[in-house]
Amino acid sequence: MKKTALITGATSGIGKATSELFAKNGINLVLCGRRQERLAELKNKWQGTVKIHTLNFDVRDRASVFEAIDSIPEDLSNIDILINNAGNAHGLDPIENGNLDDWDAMLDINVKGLLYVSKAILPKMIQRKSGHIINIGSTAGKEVYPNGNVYCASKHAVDAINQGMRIDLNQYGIRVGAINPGLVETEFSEVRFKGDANRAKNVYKGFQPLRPEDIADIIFFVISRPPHVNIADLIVMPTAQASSTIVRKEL
Ligand code: NDP
Ligand code: 8X3
Repeated sequence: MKKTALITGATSGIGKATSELFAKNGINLVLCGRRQERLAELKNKWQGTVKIHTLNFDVRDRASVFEAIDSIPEDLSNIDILINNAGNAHGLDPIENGNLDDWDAMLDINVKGLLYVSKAILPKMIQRKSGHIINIGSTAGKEVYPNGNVYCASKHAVDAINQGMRIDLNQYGIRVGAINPGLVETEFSEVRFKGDANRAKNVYKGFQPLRPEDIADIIFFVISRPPHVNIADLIVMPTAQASSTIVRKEL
């Protein structure tokens, strides 16, 4: 039987690339995001290939998360694969200059949003004693870099939640693992720099960053392992990157 995946943050970057790769591989989809027009485009493109349903909600809004997930049509309501991907950085400032709204956004979206979505999906996975959860962390969840403070804290929290989920859900046979990318060229830096496209472009200048499709390939590899194999925690960087602060630029 065909599997069904729910992907948060499907409207852009890693989530969009993963949605399209899953569709190409016959995985039915529940795609989530706030930008309805992008969800509609994805639905139009792939609805002849797989079953697809879209959910338009903000992961920060606890009631909307549960309402949206409750509203999934019966034939897609057994989620086999959850990709907890929605998230972003907001700002890149020393801690003493940090913007409180940016801090709230990162903790509310990257940490609490991931928890709300997981909480809404888990009962059926537990009932069926099967499921696979992939948490998209970051190298920022493995090390802290200058001015990364709260974003790094949010991704360190994802690292801890990933470990906690794996421990607690072990008794139900649910697979849990994280993928922690380094620099991937998406809309991430545009969001971080509040729409400043030039500043965002500069982040990826002079070297070959990862493409969202590179991460989608890895996610597909992880979810297509046989049932006894769980890739628990994976770090992937561009070849030019050695750590958050060491990037060889020569292009
Ligand atoms: P993008 O900005 O391209 O995509 C972010 C996605 O998250 C969008 O689909 C956006 O959808 C969704 N999203 C953001 N805020 C919310 C919200 N409040 N409610 C619902 N959905 C939301 O960035 P990436 O693809 O790069 O980011 C995906 C994940 O990868 C994030 O968790 C990020 O932290 C992580 N990551 C990214 C790296 C990078 O270098 N790019 C490296 C390591 C990790 P919409 O706006 O439509 O709601
Ligand atoms: C995204 C990678 O280095 O910009 O999580 O924090 S980084």
